[in-house]
Amino acid sequence: MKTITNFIAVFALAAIFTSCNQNDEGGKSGAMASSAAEKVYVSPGEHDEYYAFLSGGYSGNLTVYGLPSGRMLKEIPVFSQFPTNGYGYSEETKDMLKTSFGMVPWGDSHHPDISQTNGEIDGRWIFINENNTPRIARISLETFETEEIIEIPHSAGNHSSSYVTENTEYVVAGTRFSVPYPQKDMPIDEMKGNFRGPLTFIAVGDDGHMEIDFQIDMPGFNYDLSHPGRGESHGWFFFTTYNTEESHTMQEVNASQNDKDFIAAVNWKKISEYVENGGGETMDAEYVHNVFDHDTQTTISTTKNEVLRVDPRDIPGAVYFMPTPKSPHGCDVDPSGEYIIGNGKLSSDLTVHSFSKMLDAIENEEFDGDAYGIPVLNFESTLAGTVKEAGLGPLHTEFDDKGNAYTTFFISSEVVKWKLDTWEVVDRQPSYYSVGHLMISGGNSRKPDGKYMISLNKITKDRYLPTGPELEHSAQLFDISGDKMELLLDFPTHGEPHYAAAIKADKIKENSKKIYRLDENNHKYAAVNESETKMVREGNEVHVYMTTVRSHFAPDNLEGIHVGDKVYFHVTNLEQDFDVPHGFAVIGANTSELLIMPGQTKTITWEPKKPGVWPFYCTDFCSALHQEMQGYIRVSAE
Ligand code: CUK
Ligand code: CUA
Repeated sequence: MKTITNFIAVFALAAIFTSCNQNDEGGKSGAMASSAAEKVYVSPGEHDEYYAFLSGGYSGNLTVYGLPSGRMLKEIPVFSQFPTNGYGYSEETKDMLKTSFGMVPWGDSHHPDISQTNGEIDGRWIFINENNTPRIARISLETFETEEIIEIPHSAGNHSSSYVTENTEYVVAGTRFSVPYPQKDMPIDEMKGNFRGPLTFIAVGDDGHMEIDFQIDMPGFNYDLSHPGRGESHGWFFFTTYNTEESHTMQEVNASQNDKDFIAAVNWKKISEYVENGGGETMDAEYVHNVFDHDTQTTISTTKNEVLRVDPRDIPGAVYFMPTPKSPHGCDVDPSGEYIIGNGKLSSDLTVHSFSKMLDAIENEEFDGDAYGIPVLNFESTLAGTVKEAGLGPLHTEFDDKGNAYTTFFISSEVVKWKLDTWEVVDRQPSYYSVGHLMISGGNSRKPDGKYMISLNKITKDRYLPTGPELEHSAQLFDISGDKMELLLDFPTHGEPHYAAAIKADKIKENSKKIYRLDENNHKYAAVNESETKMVREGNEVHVYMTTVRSHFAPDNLEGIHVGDKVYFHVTNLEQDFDVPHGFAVIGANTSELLIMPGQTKTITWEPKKPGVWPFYCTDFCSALHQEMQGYIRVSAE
C-alpha cells in the first residue's frame, strides 16, 4: 500500500512540475540571447567543432549533427529502409536487415556509443542497439555507413546496449523483457523462476568485426541499462534491473513492490578467461549476422545456430547484485571508475555505490543472502553516498572534466549538476520538456570534454512553430564550461533521440572518406566503362549493366523486355569527382530509387506490369544537363 501512495505522490508532483514549466517561457532576454547566439554561430562555410550522433529512436536510424550550431549534417540509415539512398531496398544492402524472423525493415534504435581506446573515444566506429528485434549495428566513421549488424539471440528488448568496454574489447547486449531461455510455449503466469534474462557479450575485432563470445544466464529480471567500468573498475560491467519481483503483469503495484531492485556487477574479465579455458556450454540459438563487404559492395549474410551459455553460479566471483532503491533506470560510472550511480526513477534521491567498497564487501562476504544463487551485497556496505532530494524521476547521469555529475530528471523536467564526493547539488536548469538522456562529449568515458551538454527531451510542446498534432522531438544545447549551465539553443531531432554520442570534429574529419575508386570496384555486375554496358537475359530475369556519368545513362534505350520479367538495373557511377552522385528511378518502381556515389555500383529490381514505353531518369540534380539524364524502356506483352 505504501508503494501505491508513493507512486501517486510522485505523479501528483509531476503534474505540478509540468505545469510550472509551461508557465515559464524559458526564453532569453536581450543580452543573454545575443551572447548565446554568438556561442552557437558558425559562419557560413565554417565547420562545427563537434560531431554529435543522435539515436533516431523509432526511425531506426542515427542522425549526425554539428555542434554548437545544431545543424543536421546527415541521417545514417541503420535498422530501417531509407528511400533517400535506397539503403535496405537495393540488392546490395537489403540483406543488412535480414534476421532469424526474416527481413525486418524497421527498428527502434536507442543508444549510440563510440569505440574507445584506453577509455577515450577514438572515432573509429559507432555502435547502436536495436531494441525491438534485438540487434547491434556497427557504423564506420570513415564512410558514415552501416557496415555490420548482428542479431542477439535469446534476447527480448535489447535495451541495455550498445555500450563498449574501455578498449572496445566487447559491446554488450541485454534483455529488457525476461523470457523462456530457450524460447518455448508455456503459461505466462508461470514466469516467476522460469524466465531468464541472458546478457550477451559480443567481442569486437581490430577491424571492428563482431562475434558473440558468450551469453550469461541471469535470473529473469528486466535488465534495463548498463555501463562498463572505467580505470580501476575496467573489467566489470554494471547493469540496472527492475521488476525483480518477476511479475508478469506490469500494473505498477505488481512490479514495484520491492523497495530495492539490483545493479548487477558482472566481472566480464573473469568470465572471458573462464570461456577461454573451455568453460561454458553451447546451446541452440538461431541468429543472423550481416556484414557489408566493401570489395564486392554486397552484404554477406550468415545464419548461425549456436551460442555459448555460461552459468554465473559456476564461476565464483563472476556476478554480484547491489541493492539499489526504487526501480533504477540509468546506470552510470564516473570517469575515475570509482562511482556507480543508480538512478531510481521512482525516487528523488540518487544512490551512489563505491567500486572499492564493493570489492571490500565481496572480500569480507558482506552479503544479505542471494538471488537465485547470486550473492546480494549488503546495501550499506557498497554505499558511497546519496544525492538527496535532487529532483523527481532521475534517469541518466553524465560527467564533466571537473568532478561534476549531471543528472536528468524526467518528472521535474530539469538537469541537475552535483559534485562527486560531496554529493551536493550545485546548479539546476529546467529542460523543455521532460528530459530523458543527456550527453556530454566523452561524458561516458575516462576523458569527458566538459564544454557542451545536450539534453534529449521527450516532449516538445511549444518550442517550435506548430506542425499539427505530431511534433518532432527536441534537443537543447547547454554551455557547461562555467559554474552555471547556460542554455544556448533548441533544435529539433528526427525520431526520438534516446541517447547520443559526440566527438571533437578533428578526431574524425580528416579520415572521412571522400570517394570510392572505380579501379577498386569489384562488384559482380559493375560496368566500369561504357564499353562494358550490356543487357543479359537469364530466363525471366534481365540484368542491365548500366553506367551513368554527366549527363547520360548508357544504355539509355532498352527494348526486348516483357511483362512478367524481373529487371535488375545494375548502375555504376563513372564519376571520379567528389560529391557527384547520380540517382536512378523508374516509373512504377515498387522498391525505391537509387543514389549511386562516384565509383559505386548499386542495383534495384523492377517488374514491369504494363506494356508501353516507360521512362527512367536521374533523381539527383547533378549538372546543368540533369534534366537530360533520362531513358526509355520498351515493354512488350508477355
Ligand atoms: S532510454 Cu531507451 S526508453 Cu532512458 Cu536509454 Cu529512452
Ligand atoms: Cu545525374 Cu542528375
